Parts: sequence; C-alpha cells; structure tokens
Amino acid sequence: MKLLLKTDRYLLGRWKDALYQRIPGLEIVTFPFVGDPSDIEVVVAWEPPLGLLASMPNLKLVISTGAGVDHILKDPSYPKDVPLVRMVDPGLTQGMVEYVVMAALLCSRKMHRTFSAQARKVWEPETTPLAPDVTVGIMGMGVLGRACAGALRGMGYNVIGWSRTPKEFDDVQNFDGLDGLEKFLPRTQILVCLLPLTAETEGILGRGTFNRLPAGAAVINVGRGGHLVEDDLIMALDKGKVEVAVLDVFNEEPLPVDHALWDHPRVFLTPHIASVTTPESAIISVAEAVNELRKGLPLTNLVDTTLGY
Ligand code: NDP
Ligand code: OXD
Repeated sequence: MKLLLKTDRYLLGRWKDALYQRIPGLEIVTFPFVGDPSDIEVVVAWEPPLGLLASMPNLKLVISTGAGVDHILKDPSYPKDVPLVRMVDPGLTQGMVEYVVMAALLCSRKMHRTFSAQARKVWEPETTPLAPDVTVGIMGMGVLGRACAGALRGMGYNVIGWSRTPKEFDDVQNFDGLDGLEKFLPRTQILVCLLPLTAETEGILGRGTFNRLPAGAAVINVGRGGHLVEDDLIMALDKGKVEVAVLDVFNEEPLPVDHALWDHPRVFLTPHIASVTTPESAIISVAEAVNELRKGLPLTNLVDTTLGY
C-alpha cells in the first residue's frame, strides 16, 4: 500500500518514523515527491495543494492530520467519493483544554489590565470575579468543546454550550440551532469558538454576534480565522462591547506584520498553536483508519463532506 505524506516540514521526519513503526507494509512517499499518482491509495495530509487529491485515480482514503478538515474540503476538486477521516487524538484534546483554560483565566482575571499596568510600571490592584461568577459559552460542543467544558466546570466556571443538533449534558446547559443561539449569546460572558469552519459557520463571530453578548464580554477564537470578521471585532473592542479577545487563528496566516490586531492593547494573540497534533500520539488514530480500510470496516471519525465536518 502506497501512502503520500504531506505535513508541515518540521514534523515530516517524526510522522514518517511513526508511520513506519506503527503500520506494517506501507510504502511512504513524502510531498512534493509523489511519483506516479495512480499508485497512491492513502494520503495523510495537512493543507494539500488544490487539485492534488483529484489527480490520484486510485485514492481510497484521506486522513487529515488536523481535527478541522476545511483545509482539505476547500479544494473544489476534492473527490467526494473518497472517504475523509479527521484527527481525534487525546494529545490534541489535552492541548486544546490547556489553551482554553489558560485563555479563560486571562479573560476572567482581566490580565490585559494587569499587563498594561506592568508596562506602565503602575501598581494598580483590582479585584476580578471568581470562576463561579463567570459564564463561559462554548460554540461547538464536539470532541474539543466537550473536553474544554469539562475542564472549565472543574475550575468552577458556569459553562453553557451551543451545537447544531440538540444535546444533553449533566452540568452544562446546551442550546442548538439559530433559535438556541439567541438564548446562548446574552448569557455568555466569555465566548469560546470551537466550531469547524463550514458554509454555515463562516463569519459567525461578527457584529451580529458581538451585539448580542453582554457588554464587556471576552472572545476566544480557537476555531478558524474564517469564523471571525476581524474588522467587526476591532470595532466591538473599540466600542467596549468586547473587552478582551484571545485569538489563535486568523484569516491570513501568518498574520501580516501590519495587521491592526498585532498592536491592539486588549488582544492576546498566538500563532495557531492552541493545540498542535503530535505524530507520536496521533499515529494511533491514523493506524486505526488504515487498518479499518484494509479490513473493509466502517471508518472511525469519518467526516460528512456535505456538512463539512
Ligand atoms: P467536532 O466535529 O467534534 O465538533 C464540532 C462541533 O461544532 C459539534 O458540536 C457540532 O454540532 C458543532 N457545529 C458544527 N456546525 C455547527 C453549526 N452550524 N451550528 C452550531 N454548531 C455547529 O470538532 P472538534 O471539536 O474536534 O474540532 C472543532 C474545531 O476546532 C476544528 O474543526 C478546528 O477548526 C478547530 N481546531 C483548532 C485548533 C487550533 O490549534 N487552533 C486545533 C484543533 C482543532 P453537533 O454536535 O450538533 O454536530
Ligand atoms: C486542527 C488544527 O484542526 O491544528 O487540528 O488547527
């Protein structure tokens, strides 16, 4: 079985080692050295170039090294009959939980004010609400949203969730659909976006959403840059509708050096590192998918390409 690997260059060697160690009987080629495209049966990829997958007539399985698959489905020539499996990995989940807890704490403890005072060398003590007095609203109650909800509940935050389909959780009130969003947003003091980027969710973090939040809310975007209307956020920040934002993902990555978000005093910004897939743990999920393909079993973590996640 011939497998094409296309990952960030700095992770390529680790992915290759993991694949050889974990999956017997594989011949691995690494992008851009594809060879004869008709030999490739499996692709493991992050951001494959447009048209690459459609050029492989015998492709049987595509595995995304990321939880999100927008980087693959944005290709209009994606061969829709080829199953697409996305990444679900305990390491990826743990990384996201750590980041979201850290970001929620930055927001609820108003650390933007504290760091600003430090930069001005001003001793400016202030009390901030404790977690039980703060409601975190998570958009996207999937694998990552649910894990973050559990950790935030463990710290004492009130947590509410929003999903596409109805869901019930023990200690997290969940809302669904557009009607549910109307009830969810006014209750949310810290908004966390953990949605997949789809036709329905693109631009969801825009003026309409910010206007429905309570004044002085916080926004944490760890979904995708395409969820956020960056100019609307800057306006909401400048009007005080949103007090602080923690952003990990952007419309253009790397974020251009002259972008207004770099210098905004109430924006914490990171370079798409909320959670990074580590080959050594993620290989278990890749090996499972290849094994299922070989045995003709139903694929775990199969993406519904019509829904886009
Ligand atoms: P899942 O597929 O497990 O969960 C997606 C959730 O979003 C589900 O609860 C789903 O609802 C909900 N959803 C989808 N469409 C809508 C909609 N139109 N309206 C309301 N809710 C919707 O995904 P994961 O939790 O694994 O990952 C989520 C995203 O996190 C990824 O797609 C990726 O973009 C991002 N991510 C970012 C990383 C980073 O480093 N910044 C790292 C990893 C992931 P339902 O339950 O009803 O289906
Ligand atoms: C992912 C990501 O989707 O790293 O896993 O963004």
